[in-house]
Amino acid sequence: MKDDASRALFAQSQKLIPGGVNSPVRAFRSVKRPPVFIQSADGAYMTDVDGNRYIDYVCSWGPAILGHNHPVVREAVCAAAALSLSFGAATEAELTMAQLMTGLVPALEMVRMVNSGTEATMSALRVARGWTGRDKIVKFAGCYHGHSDALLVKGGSGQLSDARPDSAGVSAACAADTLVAAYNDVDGVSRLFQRHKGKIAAVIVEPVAANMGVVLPAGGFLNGLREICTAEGALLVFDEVITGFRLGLGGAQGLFGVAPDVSCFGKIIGGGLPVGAYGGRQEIMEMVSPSGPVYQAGTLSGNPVAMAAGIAQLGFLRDHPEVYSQLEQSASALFDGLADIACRNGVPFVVNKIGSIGSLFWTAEKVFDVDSAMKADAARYADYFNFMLENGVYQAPAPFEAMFLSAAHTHVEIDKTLEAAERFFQSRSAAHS
Ligand code: HOZ
Repeated sequence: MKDDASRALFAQSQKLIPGGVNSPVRAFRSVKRPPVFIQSADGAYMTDVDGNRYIDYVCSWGPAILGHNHPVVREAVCAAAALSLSFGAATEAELTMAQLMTGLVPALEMVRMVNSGTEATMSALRVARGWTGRDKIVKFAGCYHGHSDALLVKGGSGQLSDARPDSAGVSAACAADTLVAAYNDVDGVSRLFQRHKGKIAAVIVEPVAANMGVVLPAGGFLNGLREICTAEGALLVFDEVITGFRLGLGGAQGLFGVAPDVSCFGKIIGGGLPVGAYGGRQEIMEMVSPSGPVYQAGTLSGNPVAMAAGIAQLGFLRDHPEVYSQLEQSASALFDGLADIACRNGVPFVVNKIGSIGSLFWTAEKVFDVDSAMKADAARYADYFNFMLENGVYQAPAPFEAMFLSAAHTHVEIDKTLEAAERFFQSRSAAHS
């Protein structure tokens, strides 16, 4: 595979950008090769600066649910851009977005737009603290909620591939109010509430974890959290930045039938532009300034071009709900196919999947939390990643991330991917026999 142009850009970038990238996982460190630099993308494909074309299973880490460069989204962006790019003032588009989101997610009575998932989760927790008058929060090891100080404790995503689950630069004071439980362990959460009686403001959780690889909530986990939070007067915060509008129009909360007090969104609602949002019951959201005492603001919040992209994408999904069953069929064909190939080649392999996301773990044991995820063989993932990249398939360049499908992935792309995977597993099992 030719990659001279990517290598040259990376060499220059490393001199001016930390690690040569603007988000750690993009540096490809855990797959032990320099990153490819992307030039363009269309449908299910991305093309790099050396002209290599890949079937893309990252989909911008989730936003591109309809496929890259979808005409409905692109045309909405161009039309909004023609009216100018930012006003720093109220617009009708923000109201339309709020109507769309609250109309689709029952637990969302009011919503505030921000610029990223990080801002959404950080602000949601501030609201929870303001509402309850309490300081402590509970998060789960291996869940990633963006990079605000209090949430960079036992995090997932790039923190796991760096093998540094806690970040330097977070003061002890900021981390002191963050309590950590094991994912899928309701009893552990109960114990924290007993130990810190009347002090916990919120439990924040990815209702389907997707930053330690994809890890599904065990039966009773989300309901258990709901019951504990209600009984203890704490808020349940769902981080649906990845799952929102991906697992269905009602997100994970719709799928599992558990209503959080506050929900956080991002990715899909921006249609590929930088957008986040948090919202919930009206009485809680009325805490937010200028209605209430919890301050949160932003020059680019509700940006008209970003709203146009999000409204176009969400509107399309609302009007074409059949997209979700199509996505699920494609994802089943892909993930079941991969599991079958690994099994036939005698490779210990776990596939966790739900809707149109999934992850591959080179381990024989069930993956249900971060400790079981970390037992997976990262070196074998790196080997697989490199083989697939060289064969035209782009996947998450780190082992503990999700794979994403889009509506543009058809059986043509899935079949090509499975053919490449078959060659990989056969070559490796031949090498080992
Ligand atoms: N935090 C993202 C993965 N869960 C990566 C974001 C990016 O590199 O764009």
